[in-house]
Parts: sequence; C-alpha cells; structure tokens
Amino acid sequence: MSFEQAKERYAALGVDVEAALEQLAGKAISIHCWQGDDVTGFDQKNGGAGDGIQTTGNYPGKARNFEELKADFLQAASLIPGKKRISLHACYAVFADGEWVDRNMLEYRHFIPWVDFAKEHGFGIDFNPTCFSHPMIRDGLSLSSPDETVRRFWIDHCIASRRIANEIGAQLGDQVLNNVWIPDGMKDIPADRLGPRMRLMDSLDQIFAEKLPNVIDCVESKVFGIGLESYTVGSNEFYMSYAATRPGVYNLLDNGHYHPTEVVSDKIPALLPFFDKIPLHITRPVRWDSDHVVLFDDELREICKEIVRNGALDKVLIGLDFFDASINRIAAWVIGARNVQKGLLFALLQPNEALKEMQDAGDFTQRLMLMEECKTLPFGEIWEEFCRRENVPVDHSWYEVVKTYENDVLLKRG
Ligand code: RNT
Ligand code: ZN
Repeated sequence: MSFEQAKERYAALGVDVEAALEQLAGKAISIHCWQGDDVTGFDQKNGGAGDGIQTTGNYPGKARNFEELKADFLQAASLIPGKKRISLHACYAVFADGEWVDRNMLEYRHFIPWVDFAKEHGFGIDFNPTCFSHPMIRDGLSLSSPDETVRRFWIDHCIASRRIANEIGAQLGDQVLNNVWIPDGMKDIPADRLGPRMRLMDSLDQIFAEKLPNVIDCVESKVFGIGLESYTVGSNEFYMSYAATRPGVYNLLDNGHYHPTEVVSDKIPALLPFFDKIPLHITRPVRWDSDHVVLFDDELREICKEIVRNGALDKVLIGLDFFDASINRIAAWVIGARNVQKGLLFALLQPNEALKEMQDAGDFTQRLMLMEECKTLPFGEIWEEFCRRENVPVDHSWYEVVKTYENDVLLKRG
C-alpha cells in the first residue's frame, strides 16, 4: 500500500493525515543527554549514578567527555525525526582545562559549549539541577536535610541552575524548563515525616523566589528509590500541592514514579483543568522505576492520546528519561525517541472527535469497536512518510548506521 492509499483509509474516517504530519513536525521532544553516559556527568571524579538513581549494564563505548557525548547525541538525533531539544543536567557542565567549580558555584559560562552546539543544530535546551551523585548528599538527603550547610549547598545549586537556565533561554530566545528532582528519602521507617517536608518547602520557596523570565519551573515527585524504600520526601501529594499553590511552578509527571497500576495517561487530563503546562518524563518502568527504553506500547499510546485529543500539544512538555547501559546507548536513544514520535503520530491519526461523540451519546459499543479497528489501520505507511519528509531512515535501516558508528567510533574508546 502506498502513502496515498493509506491517507485515503484515514480520510474515510475523517482523519486529516496532512494536518497530523504537520502537527507532529512542529512538536519538540526533549531528549535527555544522560542516556549517552549512564547518568555519569563530567563534574565528579568518581562520577556515576548514585543516591536513588541506578544504571545497570556495561555495554562498551559510553561517552566519557563532552566531545564524545556531543558526537553520540548528534548521531542519535540524525536518526530521530521531528524537532528536538537537549535535556541537560547540571553535572554536564563543561569546564575549561584545569578549571573546576562545585555545583553551588556553577555559572552560565560552563554551559556555553552546549548552547553553541544547540544553536549550530537548531536544538532547544532544557535544564535540570543535579542533586545526586555528590558527596554533599548526606544521609540520603539534599534540599530536605536537617544539616543547614547541606541544605544551603543544594539551595544554592538550584538557584545557580535556574539562573543558568534563564541565560540559556535568553541566548536561544526560548523558554527553558528547569526541573527539580531530588532523591531525598529513607530506607527505613521515619520518626519524622513532616520535618523534612517542611524543610523542602522552605528550600523550594527560596529557590523559586527570584523571578526569571526565561525559565519554566517544575518539580518531579517519586514514590520510592532503591535503598530509599520507606519514605520519599518529595512525594506526589507534596509536589502536587506545592505546584498548585505556587503560581509558575509546575508538576512534572514521570511515568516511572507511581504505583504500578497508576497511569500517567489519566493524570494528564486530571491536571489539565488546573495547569497550563504539564512537563513529562516519558520512561518505561519494569516492576519499579527501572528507566527501561520506551516502547511503542499501550500506555505510551494512551499518554499520547490524552495529549492530542485534549488539544494539549502546546501544554504538555515532552521529555524523555530512560537509561539502559546494557545495550548500544545510541540505539537506546533512537528506539525510545522514535517510539515517542510514533505514539504521537498514532494519537494524531485517531478519529478522536468521532470517538468522543460516541462516548457522549452513550454508544460504548461503537466506541470500543472503532478504537479496536483503528489499531490495524495502515499506520506504518504514514510513519514512513513522516520519516521520509524528515530525512531520517524510514525503517530498521537506521540500525546499520548505528552499527557502523559503533565499529568506527564506540568500540575504539576502550
Ligand atoms: C529519577 C528521576 C530523574 C532522573 C534524571 C536523571 O528517578 O526520574 O528525573 O532520572 O533527573
Ligand atoms: Zn524523571
């Protein structure tokens, strides 16, 4: 079947394929830089994930510095259709030879090389303070620490991060999402659950006090982390309430951060009546917040449907958050990011208006019938056309490109 024929099949259901392709091409996906080096970053001698974050696997060829990470990111980006942003973490600061400053002293200049890279390739940028993998995490706590020196350090780091994000925004003429996630929690039953939350609230109020025009602020909750099973300071209820009571601060939803039968697809339309922005971390939790590579699966499609059919493409800021060190890291990026694009396209190609009308008319039989029939429409033809128009490989042939790069570049890294 040709693209034109596939288009006809969708048109018969009232779906405008050209409009869908146009909408998809205009929607940016924020691609996390940390898939390229297992969340290691450049600023710690014994860098690497820790304190509530875990990467597993030892596939060869991980990026060891800015130049390598940049090259790998570009290789992945060349195989992913659509508009792209780079989601940076503060630990990816680029220091000049011999220079180093701690995280509370970071400045915009440490990120100029990333901004140059983004400008050169037309990428946007988003930012994240890095409140983990650092000796100032004490007893598993950062912004909620009872130790005022520790808490001050992390407040200052988050303030520095917001200022950096603001300047990146100024340089790119854009709004930069600055996402605060902290690992703070406890392995065993707390004697005080309120105190850390009161301190976290105070820390956040200090962090967000300064008005910065180019920053979109958000906070990311979590249910638990490995080694922090009994208590998470920044829980869903805490941050949801925080965001709801602080104008300009949004609640980021990471679909690995809820109990296994809770779904982010249903949380999006629960927040839309109250927030004009909903940032997302799209990931794939397997039994826990394992951050597996995102699949083109039911929940991804359901998340995308909620974004599209509620007219929320401009309100939902899509970011990725997965890190698998057991497979080729560039392929991981490409698979996950292409799947998110596929999910959005799939959602854009549903007869959403017709389905809504059936629901409102109480015709649940027809609603179910049509939803199921739509699953086997010639989606692949439209996806391939999108890739063709975006000048990226339309099918699995992208893997050859990654394999060649692996042989020529990654395996030579030792
Ligand atoms: C951790 C959070 C957080 C991190 C990144 C690296 O559970 O999901 O978003 O994955 O900041
Ligand atoms: Zn996340």
